[in-house]
Amino acid sequence: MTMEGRARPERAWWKEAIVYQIYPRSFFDASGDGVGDLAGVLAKLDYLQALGVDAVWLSPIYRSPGADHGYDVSDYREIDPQFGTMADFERLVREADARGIRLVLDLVVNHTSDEHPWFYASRQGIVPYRDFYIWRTGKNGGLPNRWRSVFGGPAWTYVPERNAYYLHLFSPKQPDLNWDLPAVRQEVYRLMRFWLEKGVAGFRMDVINAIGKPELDDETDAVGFERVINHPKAFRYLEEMYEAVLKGADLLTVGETPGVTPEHAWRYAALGRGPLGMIFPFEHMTVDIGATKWEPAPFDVVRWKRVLFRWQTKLEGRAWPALYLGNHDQPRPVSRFGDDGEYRVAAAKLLAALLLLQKGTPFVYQGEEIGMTNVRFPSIDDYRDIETLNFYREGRERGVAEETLMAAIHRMSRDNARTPMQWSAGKNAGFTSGTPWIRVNPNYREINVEAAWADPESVLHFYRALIALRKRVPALVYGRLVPLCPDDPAVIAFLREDEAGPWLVALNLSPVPTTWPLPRPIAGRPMVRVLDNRHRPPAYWDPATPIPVAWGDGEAAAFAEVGGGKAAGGPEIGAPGERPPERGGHGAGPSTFAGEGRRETPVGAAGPDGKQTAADVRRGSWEVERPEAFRLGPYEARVYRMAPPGHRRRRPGEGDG
Ligand code: TEU
Repeated sequence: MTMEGRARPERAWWKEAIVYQIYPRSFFDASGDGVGDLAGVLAKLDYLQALGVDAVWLSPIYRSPGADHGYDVSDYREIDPQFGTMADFERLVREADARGIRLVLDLVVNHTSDEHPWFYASRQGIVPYRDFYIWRTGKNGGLPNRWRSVFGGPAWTYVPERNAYYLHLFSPKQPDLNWDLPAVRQEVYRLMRFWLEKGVAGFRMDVINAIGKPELDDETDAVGFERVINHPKAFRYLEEMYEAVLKGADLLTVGETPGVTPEHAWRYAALGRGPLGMIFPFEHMTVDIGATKWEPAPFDVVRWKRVLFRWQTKLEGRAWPALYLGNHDQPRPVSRFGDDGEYRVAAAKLLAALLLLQKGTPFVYQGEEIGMTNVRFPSIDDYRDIETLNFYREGRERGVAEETLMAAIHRMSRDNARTPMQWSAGKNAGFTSGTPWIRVNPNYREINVEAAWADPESVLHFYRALIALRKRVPALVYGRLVPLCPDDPAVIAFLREDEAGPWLVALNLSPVPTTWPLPRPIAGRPMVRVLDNRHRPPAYWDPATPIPVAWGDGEAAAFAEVGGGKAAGGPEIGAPGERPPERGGHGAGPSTFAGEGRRETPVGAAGPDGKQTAADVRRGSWEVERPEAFRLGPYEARVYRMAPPGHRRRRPGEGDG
């Protein structure tokens, strides 16, 4: 279906991409001032290339007073000096491009900083900025309405010069822009073009479903944000943005849209029509919270699965999913959905499989690839996030006990995701030679990139194997997802299938072993295990490492897919055991599906005892299994390739070609 000039081809780079989110303040500090910067990202590009990243989403890097750590922009066309200069940015675009990595910026245009020149002019009533923001006179000597800010307190602040209040769905230092004013929208389109001309490959759009405001004479005592989202105007303005900036530009665009349903996704990100390429759902991020994010609710695997799979099945053929389990606003996934104690490594690998093998574009948040955990700083003085500090202050004012507040903060604070990236066991986890802007998680001596790189069985190499597998197997990108065992209290399992046959993913999201009886029709079908989180993963990032196939009864069968992957002519990048790659590494060729134009060649059989050894694994030869059930250990994850449907049982001696 096309609508005038809106047809989009089925395949797109951003559907096949692995996106890595960087929170620049906490990624790597090259200048030694304790705050991460663009030179720090530059220094880690080879690491990201070796991980298999295709695009980097940078959280805001624009000039900002930092009230909400960059999500309060005071100049959209300037790099904040803490992060570097425009020249640093342009160099980063070039160097990333040389490694096949594209840069995606954070577009924060629902609101600006109150220190943006537009707002200064608006406060003074200077035209045309007078109406760039949302001003209302008070009612009965009070606020225009009873809306509350997401960060606590009223959503309105009074300005004597205007004898009026301005709306801020977030902090008073983040006044909402008035998108009803065409001049505001044109300003936004101009600044988007400014960055696209600098080689930016797309935008993550901050709270973009809040830009269309309804009538404000709403008497509801509510979080204002919840009262404005998904207004018809939001869709209209995004359509206009599409026509004005995005159409035909082959960009990655993903809207951050709290409070949406799959049906909203059909409209915001309709396949082939847009206006956006994807949206971030939030429903799967609410299954373990009560009325507010600070009130816990029991985490229920069945409920979580239902939400994940409803989105997968409802978006099939209608919209392209954006996948994430963590980001700079959410607690660390292994602590929240897994286990950050005894089973941390297994659980982090399992969550990696869940993130990277569902249908959609995966967004990996910095540190997830090494299984970084939540932090439990003892004092509120160690925290920096405005939302967390406001929650604590308001709680104390209401007489809530310190330990109650700190327990909630340990569980859900955004700072859990914002502690510095853990590069080594050295000082400050190798993040900075200065004093970090926020303390490092004390577990950095155990959990860090250097240690993970040296350990072939680390979470990091499991991510690399999964990412490489996804790049080499079309079914793991475009294949339909078929949910299995919806009611199993521990096992999350699904098929990914395309014309080349199904893949089976089975995950035991619990600390106790469990037996999962395979449902008909997959029970007893020939399948071969391609990856699990119990063994050292095959080096699928190396195209010479075969991916097993499951047909050919009774024989250990492995067929290789060759081609693509390795940097053209470059040495193998980042074999386990070596030091993590540092700057000055090798550019990666453009990534299309490795093995396109592939040919099949048989390799090695099972070991003398028929049991598979790590060596066999590396050589990619696994036993063909016909399981009726899986006995899965704590947080065990397995990925199987199944024989294609209609696979006919081969009679002994029938052609082995
Ligand atoms: O987040 C919007 C949003 O969903 C968050 O406010 C979320 O509800 C909250 O953080 C959960 O704890 C975006 C940005 O991702 C966030 O960092 C900004 O603070 C916010 O918008 C305002 O720009």
